[in-house]
Amino acid sequence: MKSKNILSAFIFCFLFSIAIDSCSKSGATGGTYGTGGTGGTVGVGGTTVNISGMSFSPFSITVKVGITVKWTNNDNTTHTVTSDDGTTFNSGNVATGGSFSFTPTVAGNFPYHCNIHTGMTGTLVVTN
Ligand SMILES: [Cu+2]
Repeated sequence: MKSKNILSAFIFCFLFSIAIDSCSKSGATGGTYGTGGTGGTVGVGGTTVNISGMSFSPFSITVKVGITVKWTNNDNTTHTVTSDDGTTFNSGNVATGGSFSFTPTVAGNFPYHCNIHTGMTGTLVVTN
């Protein structure tokens, strides 16, 4: 009898977690990994990068040329979004709650970092 209760509790938790999971994926903001957001048909990783916990999430994002990527600073400190080549894009300081958008015009791999916290890195991959 006791093991049956444990089993049903487990099943309940399992189903509940699936429900929570699907809710978060269909959220109004489009999600970090979904196909929502402004781009629609984009590559892997959607079109938005979340800055929080001193990191860029997802670490790598892939979009086609002409698709705007938006970084939003949800961290409690100022960050920048700066391409390692120093010329392709540079947000300048993005305060908490602020955002930066960039629309790539050429394909390529663009590793980037935060100028303030140089250990914070990410990669923008642009495809044709
Ligand atoms: Cu930073």
